[in-house]
Amino acid sequence: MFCYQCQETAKNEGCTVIGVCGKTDEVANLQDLLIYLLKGISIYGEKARELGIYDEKTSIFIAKSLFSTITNVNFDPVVFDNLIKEALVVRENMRNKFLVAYEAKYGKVFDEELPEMATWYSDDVVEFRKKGEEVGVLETENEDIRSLRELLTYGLKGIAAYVEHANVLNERDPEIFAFIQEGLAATTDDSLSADDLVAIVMKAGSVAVKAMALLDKANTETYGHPEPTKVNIGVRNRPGILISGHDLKDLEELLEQTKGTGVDVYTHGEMLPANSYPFFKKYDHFVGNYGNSWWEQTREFEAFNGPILMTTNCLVPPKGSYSDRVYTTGVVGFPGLKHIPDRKPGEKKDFSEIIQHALKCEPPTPIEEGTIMGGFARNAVLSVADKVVDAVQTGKIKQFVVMAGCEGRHKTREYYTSLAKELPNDTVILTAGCAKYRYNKLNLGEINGIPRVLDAGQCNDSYSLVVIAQKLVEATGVKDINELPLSYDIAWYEQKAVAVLLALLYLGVKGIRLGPTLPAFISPGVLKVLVEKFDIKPIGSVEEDLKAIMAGV
Ligand code: FS2
Ligand code: SF4
Repeated sequence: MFCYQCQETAKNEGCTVIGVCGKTDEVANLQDLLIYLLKGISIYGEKARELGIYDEKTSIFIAKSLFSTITNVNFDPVVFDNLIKEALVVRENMRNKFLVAYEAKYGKVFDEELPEMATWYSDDVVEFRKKGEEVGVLETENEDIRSLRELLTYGLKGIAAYVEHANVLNERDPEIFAFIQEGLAATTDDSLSADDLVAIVMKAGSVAVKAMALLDKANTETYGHPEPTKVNIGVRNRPGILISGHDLKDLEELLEQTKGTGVDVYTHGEMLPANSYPFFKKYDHFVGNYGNSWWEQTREFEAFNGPILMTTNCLVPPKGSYSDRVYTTGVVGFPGLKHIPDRKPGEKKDFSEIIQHALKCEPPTPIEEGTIMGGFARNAVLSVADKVVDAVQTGKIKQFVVMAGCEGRHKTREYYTSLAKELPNDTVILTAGCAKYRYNKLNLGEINGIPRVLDAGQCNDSYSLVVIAQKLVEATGVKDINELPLSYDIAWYEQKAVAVLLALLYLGVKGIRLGPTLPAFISPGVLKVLVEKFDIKPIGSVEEDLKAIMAGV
């Protein structure tokens, strides 16, 4: 195996024996083969699109498959065996559609030579493992081309996750789906130069903005606009179910099915922002949020006492002491854990097994009490835009700092807590994603009734931060986003953060600080381009960065 797609990769170089995340060598190789075949499907998909053929089922399959390879999503080799088998069928269908259309248009049989991912075939799972060893990221020898291909692939994984969430809520955009295939096919094209690939990476940034906007539309049209909310972080004395991940549809169906059963529902990790949607507030057994970000789950799932439902990443390999209480659903999987099957068309998922399980469990052990503020997505912030602009113009707010992104295990992430504590009282932190758990319980106070930590929601709600920044540009009359009193200090971990980063670069944001380390998959040559074009930089010490941020650098 060789995997360096996340921030916690071994020695910031690459996981080669087993993933720091717990991904086995076997699963890593199978994921590589799956990605390889998705590229094969995309080669035909692109060609078919040129002939006017679009197949939504294929697009959804590609998006779900990419999502399943994101860090901490799926650890189950059987799932990947099945996805590889399905990918081969999907590829043959797409190939046949293309061949028929080609012959009809040109009156001859298509006879161009295509790369091996468009032709390789086996129905033997032993072969899958062997082939997976050969088709990983190191197959591309030139380190800058490899770096750009992987940057693009990881950005596409993030985009795929967001479009899959939108898809669950019946929002789909064929242009985004088409770009996912265009991007995957581009990573197989040896004729593309580094400059060509940089251009496609930037296009991925524009598509990431579209994907987040699509999901924002799906979420807000289904569940309303998040509103400022004090979220309870304590517990009640009834059995509970803890729901984590990012899938709001799963939460909706779980809340409906637990109504009147005597079982409470709590959020964990990235599900916290669900507490701020008007739609979910009507459920009086929806108690609040339990615990912190994903990596603290080994301790917190233990203490929760009841069953846990993982709807998406981030799943940490569970300890034996509580693994019988962890259920997966959707794209999530882990060998030995119970999996709740997908909903059939027109039906709902069946969570009855989890509910029956919860009824046999003790109530959660309290680990905290009180409340935290959430719900400052675009609508809520823009509704007090006058107040915000006034605070900026009268000097009450000197600087905004976007500290969005991911959380992680490394001690170096204490930087974000220290920075949040050290920022002067006339600064406001804009956040989204699970990075917020480093400072959202610090009680940093308010400015003119505006909390100093404005939490827009999940990582995908970084879109809200973009809209807020664009409105601030209009309201303050500055020429562009880089003239705002706004600094970016982004924490990354997995591939959705890569998509968000590409979105920010596409929007022209300059001077982003990225930490706690720069991605291992960025080669020195590609880093040079990012520094020259976007002044991207690694985080430094809290003292230095604080000074620079307050000086607007
Ligand atoms: Fe956090 Fe993990 Fe949201 Fe990422 S819960 S690092 O996958 O998606 O942010
Ligand atoms: Fe290593 Fe991250 Fe890949 Fe897991 S996802 S194998 S931790 S680089």
